[in-house]
Amino acid sequence: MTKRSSIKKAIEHHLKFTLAHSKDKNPEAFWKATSLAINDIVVDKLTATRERQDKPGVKTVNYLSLEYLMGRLLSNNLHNLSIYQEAEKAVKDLGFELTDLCEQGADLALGNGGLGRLAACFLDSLATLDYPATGYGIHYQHGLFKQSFADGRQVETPDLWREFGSPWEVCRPESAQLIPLYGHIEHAANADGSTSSKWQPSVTLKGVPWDIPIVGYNSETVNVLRLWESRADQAFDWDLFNKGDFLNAHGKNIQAETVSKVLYPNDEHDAGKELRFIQQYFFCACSIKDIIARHQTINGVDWQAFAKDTAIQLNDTHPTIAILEFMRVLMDEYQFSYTDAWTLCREVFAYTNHTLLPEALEKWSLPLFERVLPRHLEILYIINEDFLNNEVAVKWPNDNAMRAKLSLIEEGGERKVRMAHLCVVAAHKVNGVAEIHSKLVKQDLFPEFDALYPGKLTNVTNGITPRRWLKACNPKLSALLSKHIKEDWAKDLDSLAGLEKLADDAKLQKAFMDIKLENKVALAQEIQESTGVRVNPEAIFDIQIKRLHEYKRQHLNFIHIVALYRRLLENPSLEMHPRVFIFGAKAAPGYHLAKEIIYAINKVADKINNDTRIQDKLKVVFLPNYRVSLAEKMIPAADVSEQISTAGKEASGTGNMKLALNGALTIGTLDGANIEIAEEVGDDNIFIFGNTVEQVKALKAQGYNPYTYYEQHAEIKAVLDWLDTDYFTPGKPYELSAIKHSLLDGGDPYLVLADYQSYSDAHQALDEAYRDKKRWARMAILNTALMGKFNSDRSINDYVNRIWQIKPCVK
Ligand code: 26Q
Repeated sequence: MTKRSSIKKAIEHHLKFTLAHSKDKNPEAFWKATSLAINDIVVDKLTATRERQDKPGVKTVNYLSLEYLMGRLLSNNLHNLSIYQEAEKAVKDLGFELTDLCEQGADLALGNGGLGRLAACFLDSLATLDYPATGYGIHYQHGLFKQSFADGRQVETPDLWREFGSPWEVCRPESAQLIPLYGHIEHAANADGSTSSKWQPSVTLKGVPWDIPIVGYNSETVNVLRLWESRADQAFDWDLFNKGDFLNAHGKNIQAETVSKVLYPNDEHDAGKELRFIQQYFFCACSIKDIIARHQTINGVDWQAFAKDTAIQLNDTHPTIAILEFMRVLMDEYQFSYTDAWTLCREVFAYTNHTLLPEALEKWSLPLFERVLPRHLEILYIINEDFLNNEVAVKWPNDNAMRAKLSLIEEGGERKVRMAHLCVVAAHKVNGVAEIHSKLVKQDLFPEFDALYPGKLTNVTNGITPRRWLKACNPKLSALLSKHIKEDWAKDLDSLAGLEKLADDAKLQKAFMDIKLENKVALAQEIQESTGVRVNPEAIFDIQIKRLHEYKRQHLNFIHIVALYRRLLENPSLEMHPRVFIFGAKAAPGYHLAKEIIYAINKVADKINNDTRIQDKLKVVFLPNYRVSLAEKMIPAADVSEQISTAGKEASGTGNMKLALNGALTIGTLDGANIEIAEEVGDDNIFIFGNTVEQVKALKAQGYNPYTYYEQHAEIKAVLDWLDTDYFTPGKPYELSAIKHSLLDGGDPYLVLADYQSYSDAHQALDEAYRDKKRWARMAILNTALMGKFNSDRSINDYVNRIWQIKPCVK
């Protein structure tokens, strides 16, 4: 049987027997049946992979992350199995278009932004490179909220991603774990005079795993993403629970299911909530037990082999508690001495830092810690004593200031546990996510740790999977690339450099820019459907897509748009190529200024888009509900990529890589991975502006005063004052004043005004470059050609060589 007919048969089978659907043409049912048919192939490979990997001596990396932004799986799995075309025909035989079906499923949005999407790209690369790997996380009932706008303001509604079923996942109740919480410690004297601690927990949760297959591209491997759902344990004692601290703290009857109910929608901001702490512990404890159980199934109780076979990577500090849980299990359940447990722990764990922002560095209040996990706190004290006395005091004798600075516990005010310090002390490697970020981690965040542990702090520059972010999302460009590049560029992205010599070729330029235009036509259609705004596909599509944050400076983009509008009103014949500014961004529900920025952009967009005086030279669009599947439509259609964070604030960025790979030119600061992108594409093929990290530091040191820019720069003043009027919000002056207020009275913490003129100049240069069609086409082609470094396969191989020391596992 051909692939085509066997897929067709399997779809019909699932439609009839699994879903009990007759021959009606219900698209949801058809999507599900198709996914189930493809999943049959996936499951076969999954089983074979397990058999290969579950052997002594096969080292596995366990990736612990509170977030996975997977997006949709059908199209991705078809591409990675290289059966997209066959499936397309099979589906057509049954009267459907595969592209329509691929649009059916909900996004798996179990993450906030960059960190969660990075985890998803890494899982793709691990399976593609045949590395044994398991992802661990939480099976949130609700992923990141859905965003809509009401009168320009963000409205959040719950994400119901499993509403129409979830054909890829398998529940495995046989691998459930029981997780104790709260309670107290009983101390007892041992015969030898020492004391022992016994934790008497008062609550037990049950963690039930759901497995999602991770299909490698053109590889033998299907790994597993294992997500834990919390349920009430059978032995769940409501009486005890009702007496427990949780109830006292919250004053309401909380069910066990609450723990995996919802993803916390804040990123880069530590809210310090008890439920978040329990989420972290719940999934870490389930995962540690699962890792140990799997190791013992394969090896028996052989702790010698454990470190040889196991690597655990912590995706930021969110899973830090796994370190203490591992220590607790070794000491309390396997009678390890503290020293032996600590030695093993340090061989196994490694930690990735994703941020330097102080407000994102996790610290948990000591009383909360003690109430929820009393035994873990005891172990933390032991580790801290050992660390301060045997490491800090040896390197810096009699230095109390240094002890206080490095201690795992912050004193003065409310005592808090510093999760990042615990990670750095426990991990054998700590990595930042772009060269400059890793340098700043060493220089500014952890200089003392760098001195104490030379070589521990390192860099692994982020990457993105070229399967989802080029091959699947941009099929036309992919076909063009395959015409010119003989290698499988979706695996070997460096091979795209073969296009470099063709960058001036008129035929290639035309083909490349024609595809860009077709992608823009498709996005224009999407824009009209979701916002009602008509945009001209011949205009420059200038895109900023990322979470809404002051440090990412959507408000710098905004102020420049208002300035352009003003210039056009003053001089309607102003020479500029028509431009469409397109935004996609969710704001954390509690982040007031971020929401005000969204509102301001929407209000200004409304005015500009309906102003006939400017002859369609300027349009502004804010697409609602930015998510992976929307990114897949926006990125192939971008001419310009806005990467404009204050230098030193964006750890890496990964959207910058996706956009450049799809032929967008970056306007950006020397921040995060922008610096490495500029190195790869060359200074002539990127628009760099703004203060550097050193200049930002110097400006702040000399006492930065935004008022001087306001008073001395006529355009800045005019734009900010305009926001106080009712021009954009008729009858309601001051509705848009929050931005002005934050930039002037608020001190402009992210130096928007200091970078404004340089940003405006870069836009001017960009506009001129676009008007030279050949020059622009050449630059766009070179961006696509020279992104090889940012393949997440390269990132994964860096982790393997610098940190994990694992090997591919193939037949
Ligand atoms: C912390 C405590 C309590 C609640 C939430 C959080 C929290 C949640 C998510 C803190 C941070 C995050 C997410 C951070 C993140 O996405 N960072 C981004 O990581 C990317 C991958 O490395 C980088 O490219 C981005 O530069 C970085 O901002």
